[in-house]
This record gives sequence, structure tokens and C-alpha cells, in this order.
Amino acid sequence: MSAVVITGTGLYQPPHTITNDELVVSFNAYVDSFNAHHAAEIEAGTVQALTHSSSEFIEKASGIKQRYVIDKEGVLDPKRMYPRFVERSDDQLSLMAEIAVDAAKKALAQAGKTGADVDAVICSSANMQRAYPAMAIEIQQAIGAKGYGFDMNVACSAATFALEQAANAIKSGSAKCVLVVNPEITSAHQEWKDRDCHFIFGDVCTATIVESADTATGPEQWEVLSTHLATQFSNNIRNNFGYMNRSEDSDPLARDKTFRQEGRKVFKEVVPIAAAHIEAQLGALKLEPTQVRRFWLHQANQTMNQLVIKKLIGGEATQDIAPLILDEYANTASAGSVIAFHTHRADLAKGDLGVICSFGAGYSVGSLVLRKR
Ligand code: CO8
Repeated sequence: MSAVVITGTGLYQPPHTITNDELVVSFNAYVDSFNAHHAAEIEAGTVQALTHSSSEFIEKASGIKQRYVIDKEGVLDPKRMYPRFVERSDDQLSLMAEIAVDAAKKALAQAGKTGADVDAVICSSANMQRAYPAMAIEIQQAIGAKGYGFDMNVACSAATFALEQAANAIKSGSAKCVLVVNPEITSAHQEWKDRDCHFIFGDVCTATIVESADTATGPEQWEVLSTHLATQFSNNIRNNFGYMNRSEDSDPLARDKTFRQEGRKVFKEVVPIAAAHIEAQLGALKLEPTQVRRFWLHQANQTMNQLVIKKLIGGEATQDIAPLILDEYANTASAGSVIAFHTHRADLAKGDLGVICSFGAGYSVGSLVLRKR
């Protein structure tokens, strides 16, 4: 059986950035207006006053300095606090498909392929724009691909879980060249009014070409030596938005219908799970973590990544060992580890080993061990 290789990646980066300072100014304006509006209830003790956010806290607690968003104005409007997207007609490309096609074209160019070479499309992300038809099929048509397409969602591990499906499709012979796209329009399901998490996410889309080494002609090839997925149920990261909300007569704008988490618990519980997961996968390949040249880790929290690396190699998570892109992009859900791989791999040499690993809601952990050919 021929090897499975990654031959190209692509990145769609939205046109707008929001710095922590810009975000905090708008958040604090919202807080002041909320508190003024509810002054009597706050005084009577029936409503709790909201508290200001701070840029210093955000950078210190997470490592995030800014984020990219598709719409800046709506997010920063203290009267709105979420993006404004124009509804499109059924015959227009959906927003998710549009950014996925952009990233896909870049990945295809890197792999030396065209859409016609692709025979499977997996659109995998933490949130889906609509129920059906699958965005993957829309993307398949837009790039002129053959074969089949489907959508899948494993929250922050959506990309790594999809990469395993792609590798398996190639191994089983159901596809020769798979396009995996991760359009993460997190701004639409982020709770921008919640001080605990208003700073966390950013929008982006990544694309990866996974193919059989038989057909790979691109200048760069990363052999997939192994994939390893695991899940363990937790309510600590949750979003109750869903198609049954209407039938439940629940409030579509209620707090539980957007992203929420117990950040500190997630931090404590996920770090050991992720480190043990990677260690076990490397162990099965008879490899030590210290033999890995680079770890492209999930991008949720700078200290989390430092602790994962410390557990694995006993040393510091330098930018060389485990590059951070979180400062510029924030948490981009499933796309984070793929952005790190996309932007920080050019300096690696033939034979170097690398690990892509995601961890997040579910809980879910997904990882791939790669070797540069
Ligand atoms: N400004 C100022 N102070 C603040 C703020 C703020 N914005 N927020 C909280 N504080 C205060 C708190 O009130 C608290 O004060 P006190 O000590 O007086 O009580 C203090 O700061 C500390 O608060 P926390 O304990 O909450 O802060 P942490 O140090 O734990 O940092 C983090 C918060 C950064 C959220 C951190 O816990 C973290 O990163 N945890 C890990 C999170 C993680 O990995 N989550 C994964 C989620 S991503 C995922 O799975 C994908 C889901 C799908 C994506 C959906 C897209 C929308």
C-alpha cells in the first residue's frame, strides 16, 4: 500500500483585525450602557452589575493579542456585539464555502493540483452554516472536484479528525486525493458580551490536501505515519444551539445557545489528556517525544501549550519546538494547529518528524505524526 502524504495547505485570513484594546473599549462601553440601563435593578439586587474587561488580563491569561474577523463593525458595536452578515440567496456561494474555496485554491496550488484532481471533500469545523445540503458538496462543485463530499463537526478537533478520515479514505481506496477544509467563522457563535470568553476566538479557514504518494507531484510531501483520535464526554465546553430549539420553545438568544466554557477546568483537565495522548501515539511508533522536531499544537492558550510540551519533553516550549500563532489569530477552533503547521514548517529538513495535535470540546483530542519526505 502506498503512503499517505500531505502535499499542500492553504489559509484564508479575514480582512479585519481587532486588537485587545479595541475589543475592550467596545466591551466596556457595552458594560457601562448595560449597568446604566439596569441601575435600579442593580441597586435593588435583582440584576448583577457587569464588570469591565482588560487587555492586560487577556494577554496574560491567554497569550492572545488580536484576532481576525470577517465583520468588525457589528462585533465592535456596543449595541450589537456580534457580526453582521448579509443573507445570501440559494444560488449564491455560502460564506463558509466562499472562504473554504479561497483556502482550497491556495492548498491546491501548493500541492500542484487542480480541483479536478480532488475526489473527496471534507468540510469539518466547529459550527456549520446550515443543515444541508452539505457545504462540502457546494465546495466540491465550486472547485470542480469529482467523487463525494460531506460535512463533519468535532469542535476544536474537527480538522485533525477530518485528516484521519482523509487518510483512511486513501488507505481504503475510496479516494486518491482529499481536500479537507476548516472554515471557522467563530465570530458568529462567540459570546462577545461575556467577559470570561469575549476575547477568545477569531475567524479563519484552513485547507489541506491529503493524497496517495502515488499521485503526489508537489514539491513538499509530509508522510502521515500515524493518526490517533480520542474523545471523553465533558460539559465544560458546551453550546446548546440546535435544530430542536424551536420545538423546545427555548429562547434562541439565551446564553446557552452560544459558546460557553468552564475555562479553568478545561485547562486543568485537557493538558494531561493531550500530553498522554501524544506520548502514547509516539510510543506505538517506538518514538520518544524528544525525537519530534516540531509540535503544531491546538491554539487555545499559551500556558496550556507550554505545559503540554513540558510534560512531553521536560523543556521549554520555544517558538521553534511548538510555535504559537495564537497571539495573532486567537483561538480559531479546529484551524489553529493547521495554521501553525501552515506557517511554521518551511525550515524543517527531510526526515524531520512533526506532530499536529488538537484538543478541545467533547473533550476531543486528535493528532497526526508526520515525517517530511
Ligand atoms: N478581564 C479582566 N479580568 C477577567 C476577565 C477579563 N476579560 N475575565 C475573567 N477575569 C477575572 C476573573 O473574574 C477572575 O477574577 P478573580 O480571580 O477575582 O475571581 C480572574 O480574572 C481569573 O479568571 P479565570 O479563572 O476565568 O481566568 P483563567 O486564568 O482561567 O483564564 C482562560 C481564562 C483564558 C479562558 C483560560 O481558563 C483558558 O484558556 N482555558 C482553556 C480554555 C480552552 O482550551 N478551551 C477550549 C475551548 S475551544 C474549543 O473547544 C472549540 C469550541 C468550539 C468553538 C466555538 C466558536 C465560537
